[in-house]
Parts: sequence; structure tokens; C-alpha cells
Amino acid sequence: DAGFPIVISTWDFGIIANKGAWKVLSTGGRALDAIEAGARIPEAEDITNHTVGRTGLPDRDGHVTLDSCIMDENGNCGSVAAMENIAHPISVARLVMEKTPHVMLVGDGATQFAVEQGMKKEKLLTPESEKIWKEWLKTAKYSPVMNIENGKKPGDKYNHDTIGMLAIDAKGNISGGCTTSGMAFKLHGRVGDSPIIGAGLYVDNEVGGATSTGVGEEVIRNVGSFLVVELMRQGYSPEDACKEAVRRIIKKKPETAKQIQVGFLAINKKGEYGAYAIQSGFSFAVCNAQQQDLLIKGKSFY
Ligand code: SD4
Repeated sequence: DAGFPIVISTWDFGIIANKGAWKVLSTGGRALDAIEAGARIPEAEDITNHTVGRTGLPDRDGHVTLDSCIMDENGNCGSVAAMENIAHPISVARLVMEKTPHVMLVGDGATQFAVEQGMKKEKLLTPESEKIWKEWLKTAKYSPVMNIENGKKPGDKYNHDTIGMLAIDAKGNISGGCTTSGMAFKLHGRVGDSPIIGAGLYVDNEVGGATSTGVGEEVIRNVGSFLVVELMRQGYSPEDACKEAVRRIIKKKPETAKQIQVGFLAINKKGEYGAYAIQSGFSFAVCNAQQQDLLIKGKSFY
């Protein structure tokens, strides 16, 4: 299991993201560059997903608003939230980290910054996403649909999948990134866990990294990814750390937890990895020198 270089990512589309990252890692590149290259694939090159970047489902009012963050081996981080009209939030997050004294830019300010940095402003709502949204509007009653992995309510089948990625390069340095269109049909202005350092992503180069997917509100409430990394610092394996973070979410709200999905994915300094989710159906992709397209079923409480 252990060793590096390695990159791991949430969900099935982690496989194509990992392949993008692997081009960088396998040629001696830096984990941070691998994360950005990998995350850009589900963001805009893969137009079959409705949960990340271009083609992401809109919020309640029809706006596609994107959340993303990135963190490197030196503890530098950058983030954008509720950003519209830019197809590569991971790259904007990186630019926030590298070109500004700030960590986080939101909304119009994030879009403005991206344009100033030379990125193209474009319409992200595709005709297909618009159709799904309009169907949802018929029954929505303007309440966002919960993110349920195996749910049966309208919109559920589209209503999950953030890509969270963690990589260790040949030098043993760890970086991570996270990018999403967030919960489908959310209230306009809603920000999830994915752009929040410590919630949707955390990296500590001495210990490891963690990322999350699922109902961001529960992850924010529990500062999930930071918790997973701190548990690994105390000696938990990546899987046990993810399990304990999920257990705490369930313990605080057992009834809510039955209705929602939250999953964590983690890697430690040795390159050992693991994951755990509330519900079954969570998957993650692993890519290293042995195999580039491994997909693993995440363990879960239900
Ligand atoms: C959010 N955590 O915006 C994201 C959504 C997600 O799988 O990960 N879905 O809350």
C-alpha cells in the first residue's frame, strides 16, 4: 500500500484526474503541480459530470457557483468560493495562494481576480444542466436537496461528487486540492466545505493530508479534514482517522446522518491511504507506479 509518488482522489472520476496528475508525478514533478493538473480534468475536460467545474449543476437560482481550494507542502493555501464564470477554480485558488497576500476570494471578487490573471470568463451552465435544474424547479419548493449517495429524490443522482485529491511526489512532499460545484440547487451564495481549509481539505507535510466529500455543512461543523490529519498525527491509520471523523458526525446527529453522505479520504507521510464514509457507495481512485487506474470501494457505517 505504501510508497510514493502516489495520488489518490475521491469518486470514480478520480481515475481520470489521477492520470492527469500522474503525468506530473511520474516525471519527477511537484505534488502541487500534479494536483492542479489532475483537478483540471474533471473541472473542464470531462464534461460528463455535473458536479465539478463546467457542466456543474447550478444553485437554486440557476447560477453555477464553484468552490475550490489547494494546499502545498509548506502550508501555503489558496481558495475561491461561490465563484462564477471561470471553468478552472483550482487554478484560481492556486493563483490566490501564489499571487496575493490572501487565502480566500469569493464571488465577484474571485471572478474579477481570475480575469485579471488572464483567465477566460465563460458561461458554465450547459443546456443539459439547465434542463435538469428546470426539472428540479417543478418540485423543489426552493429547498436544496440533501446529498444522498443512494437517495431517490429528484436531483439526488446528480447531487454529489466533489473531487478531492491528495498527492505525494518523489521527494515525499504532500499537496492537496478540492474542487466542486457544490451541493446542487443550493441557496445562492451558499459555500460548502470544499473551499474551506481544514474542512474540505487539509495538508500537513509532517503528517499527511485529508479531503472530504458529501454534505459540506456537516464537514464544516466538525472541521473534518483537519480532524483527520490531527488523528493521524496521534497515530491513527488513514482509514481509522477517517472512520473516527465520520463517527463523530454520526454521533452528534444520528438521525440526520442516516439521510446524508459524508466521506473522508486520507493519506499519511508514508503513502498509506484510507477512506471512510457514512453511507455505502463512496469510492476513491489510487494511482502509483504499480497501477494507475485502481478504484476502491470506501468502507462505510451504513
Ligand atoms: C459541498 N462537499 O458543497 C460538497 C459537495 C460534495 O459530494 O462533495 N458532494 O458540500
